Amino acid sequence: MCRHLAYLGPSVPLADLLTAPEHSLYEQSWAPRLQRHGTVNADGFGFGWYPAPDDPPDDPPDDPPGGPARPGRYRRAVPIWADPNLPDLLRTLSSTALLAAVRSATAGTSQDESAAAPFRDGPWLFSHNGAVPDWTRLPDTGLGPAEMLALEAHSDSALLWATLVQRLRRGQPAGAALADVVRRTAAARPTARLNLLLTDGRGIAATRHGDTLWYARADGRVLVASEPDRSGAPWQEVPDHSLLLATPAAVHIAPLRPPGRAPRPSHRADRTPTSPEDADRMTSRFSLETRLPADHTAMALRADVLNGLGAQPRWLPPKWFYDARGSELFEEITRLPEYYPTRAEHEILIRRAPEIAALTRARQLVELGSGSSRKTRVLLDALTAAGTLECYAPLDVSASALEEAGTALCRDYPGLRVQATVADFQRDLVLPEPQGPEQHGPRLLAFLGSTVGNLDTPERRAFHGLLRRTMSGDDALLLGADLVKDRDVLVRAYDDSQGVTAAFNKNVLQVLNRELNADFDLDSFDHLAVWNEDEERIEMRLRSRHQQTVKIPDVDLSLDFARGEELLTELSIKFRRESLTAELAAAGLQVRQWWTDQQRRFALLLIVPD
Ligand code: SAH
Ligand code: AVI
Repeated sequence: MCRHLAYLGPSVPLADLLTAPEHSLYEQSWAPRLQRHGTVNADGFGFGWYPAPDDPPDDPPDDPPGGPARPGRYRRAVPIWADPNLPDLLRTLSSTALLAAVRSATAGTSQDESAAAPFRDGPWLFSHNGAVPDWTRLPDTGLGPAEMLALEAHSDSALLWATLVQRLRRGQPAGAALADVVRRTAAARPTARLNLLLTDGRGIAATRHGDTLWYARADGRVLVASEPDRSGAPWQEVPDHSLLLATPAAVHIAPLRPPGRAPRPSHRADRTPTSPEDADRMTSRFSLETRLPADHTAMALRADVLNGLGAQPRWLPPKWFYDARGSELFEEITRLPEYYPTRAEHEILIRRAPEIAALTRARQLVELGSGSSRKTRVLLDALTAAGTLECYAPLDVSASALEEAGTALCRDYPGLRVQATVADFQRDLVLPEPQGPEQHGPRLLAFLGSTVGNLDTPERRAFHGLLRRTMSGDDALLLGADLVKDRDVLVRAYDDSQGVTAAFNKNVLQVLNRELNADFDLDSFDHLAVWNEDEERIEMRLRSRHQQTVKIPDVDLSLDFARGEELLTELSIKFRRESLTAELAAAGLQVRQWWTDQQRRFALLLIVPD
């Protein structure tokens, strides 16, 4: 269902944006890698670009002095690769701003170039990636007969554009107008896919709602696209159901409130920002630093795949579960009736948070593997109530989880700075440098959810040592640890009846397919959760249903899986008080408090350096 792209930055030949990079929009027209619906985008294409700011306006009455310029546009109803004029045009046209799209038409819509994006009105260019079911009967569009008859094309995208133009002409800010169109359309058509992209040549507003969306910002330029090219730009995935507002100076992402959800009480300003400036006010307390090298996914994943999948028995490190989809699936797991650890730890946190705040008096809360930071709110509430907390510093490999959690927390905790870091805590545990007055205050490090149990014994020893060396005398560590218990309870927690854990487990194969061009067939593997009695750990595995060969061309691997052969994807160690306390003591860490939930399923440890 279409791919689109917008760019703002220094003037560049359009070919540098559209055709030159590896896996450019041009290539995405016949070989998209992340597209969730449809296959090729061969039903037309288009691009719009802006004259240089010092070019004389082409049409003075329409272009007020100093006002935004009207873009030029080129659209065709043929596949992008079938237009012989294109290479010359792209080579000779340059611009500081561009919006381009390749189209996969929805059945029953216009097939001519009038339906190819970008749509245009005054300074605005617009594209829609998605589909609205039964769009001809979409209620409450606010469009009268004249506007319906004036639709640029017979298509769902042209209809959405007309409803958006109404709002923009009324002066509604771009972000608010996009959010409004998405919410209203999704309320009437819950399965609609509504990835919208809008620019006026100065800012970009976009929604992710049902398909993929990425952005890259560096060196005074910003790109927003359905999927990343392979130019080496620092691409970041935008979480689903988000509004993105971007300029070359800043990118802000806010969750789109689902239709019908009541706003929260007014002291928690739950609203969608309406412009980059507005988003700035709401989220200037949020920063996100990426410590992973730009080629981290490429290099580290390649190394792990060669190392683990080439070995016998085959294995993979669990951190590769957590792309945007994996992070979403983990959140679903935490809500499953069988998955008790999150609820048990939450119960302890609620009971003990005031004590933790009083004991630590932390000015900075640093959280490793923070994910959605949902349980962390209990700690944030207690530390805020104690009046000590100034900064929350979550660290995770998942940029999408950090973006989503960070923007929501800034909105909900008006006095809090959120300083997020994308990093691998096993590789690079340099805690974020405090940027505020809490520099000399005590820190509380939190490592919740029993993620420590996903490290094997040597990895855990090394990690505890690393933690100890990172902590100063007045720092404390809050560690969540799942405990040994009845086998059936454990197995059910990792093999739930709805198959969510199975989907989470298989997601790692999807990551390999996407990142390394592997051809894993997810249906050819079964999810397994096995209790290893001797090692006291759950082992998640994927078992090959039949004899098969899997190719991973990017690392030159061809893997023969025998029928029944297993691939180990995760260890989840379950702990006992005595051995865990001893293990921590060996690293110079002393357990001050050991709290459990009422049913003694899970422990929360407050730890200080020796
Ligand atoms: N702490 C949250 C999330 C647990 S899920 C909770 O208790 O619910 C595990 C989290 O750790 C995920 O968000 C994952 O992205 C992150 N993670 C896993 N391995 C990591 C690594 N090596 N470095 C940084 N983050 C990691
Ligand atoms: C993040 N980690 C502690 C979870 C666990 O329980 O080991 C990951 C998980 N795997 C399957 N379900 C949940």
